[in-house]
Amino acid sequence: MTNKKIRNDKLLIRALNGEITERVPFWFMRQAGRYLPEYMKLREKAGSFLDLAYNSEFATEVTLQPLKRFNMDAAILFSDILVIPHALGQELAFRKGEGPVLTPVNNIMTLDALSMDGMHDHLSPVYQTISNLSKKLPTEVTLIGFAGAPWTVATYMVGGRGSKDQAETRLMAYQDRETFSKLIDLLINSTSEYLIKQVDHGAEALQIFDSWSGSLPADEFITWCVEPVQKIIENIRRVYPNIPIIGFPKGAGAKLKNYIKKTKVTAVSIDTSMSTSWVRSTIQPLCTVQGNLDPLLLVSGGVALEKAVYHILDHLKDGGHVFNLGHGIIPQTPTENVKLVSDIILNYRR
Ligand code: 1CP
Repeated sequence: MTNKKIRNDKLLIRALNGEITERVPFWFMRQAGRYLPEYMKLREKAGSFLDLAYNSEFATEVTLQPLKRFNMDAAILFSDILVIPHALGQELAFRKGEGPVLTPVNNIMTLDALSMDGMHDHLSPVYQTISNLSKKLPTEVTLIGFAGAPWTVATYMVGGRGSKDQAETRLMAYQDRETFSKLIDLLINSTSEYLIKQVDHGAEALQIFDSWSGSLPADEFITWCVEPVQKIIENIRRVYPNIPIIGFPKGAGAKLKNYIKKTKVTAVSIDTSMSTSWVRSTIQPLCTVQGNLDPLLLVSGGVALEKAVYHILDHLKDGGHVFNLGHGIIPQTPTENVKLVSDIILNYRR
């Protein structure tokens, strides 16, 4: 595998690497999606969400849609964290109004039926989307690749669907530790290869989403969230030592400090619950932070929204900062509010 040079002069990459940039770069988690009428149109045309995600031509267009309206500093590959279990052989469907549905992998028999053999063939449309994007994106825009962290992906694999408390998966981790470890190891290996391939094809930064890391007790958080992500990052850095990697252990709270030290992420995404003054004093000295506007403020709009945006910009201006939300954009979000926030950030000077 060739060790390609990663461009490091783009605004977002400089900010991720700790530079206090002249302007704060920004993008929004789930910036391509149902709040955009042009997304709904293409999704309709594709049929299902998975048909959209696995159609490179459509996925390329969907990735570019938000940039045409709002001039973000990054495009995030349009795909989903659940393409990994799918590529390993687990059945997956997205049903209307129900979210993802998978045939549960919750014992050694169902786990042993999975394999990495056909994985990259299955994922080739995703790699094609990245190649397309790296040719089409404006030169100043950064292309972000992503994957789910092993714990979060495992919660869907074991439970067979999304859940509020991830109870089934926590139970499996307690009751059948050996099988659960084997599942996590499979996810560490497949996710490492997947992310390396994304960089091979043109991803310039990576984000690892651990959306459900907040449901684990402290010791289990180390075992199932910190250590697996640490191993993935070691594997990636062996091939790409300089690729910026953003970790997002949502709900980690005060455990975030140790997460940063152990995993050696380049930057962390911070969720809505974290106060900017705590982030400024405790997290920003360790690495660049990304966040953390409440997605509901983007739905609400008005004075409350403007105030919150300036509050975040003012509080985090003296350290590495990438403006983002504390979680993904909500489908009901008015596009005018996204435009308003984008314009404030584009005009703000530190
Ligand atoms: O059109 C539709 O109805 C499908 C909605 C949708 C979209 C737009 C899903 C189903 N996935 C996606 C795309 C997606 N998913 C991206 C694209 C890039 C972007 O613009 O940001 C990303 C980064 C994801 C990541 C993802 N998928 C996460 C991690 C981030 C997070 O939101 O916490 C998770 C947990 C998923 C699972 C998933 N996929 C889709 C849904 C509805 C869900 C969540 C289900 C649940 O709440 O448990």
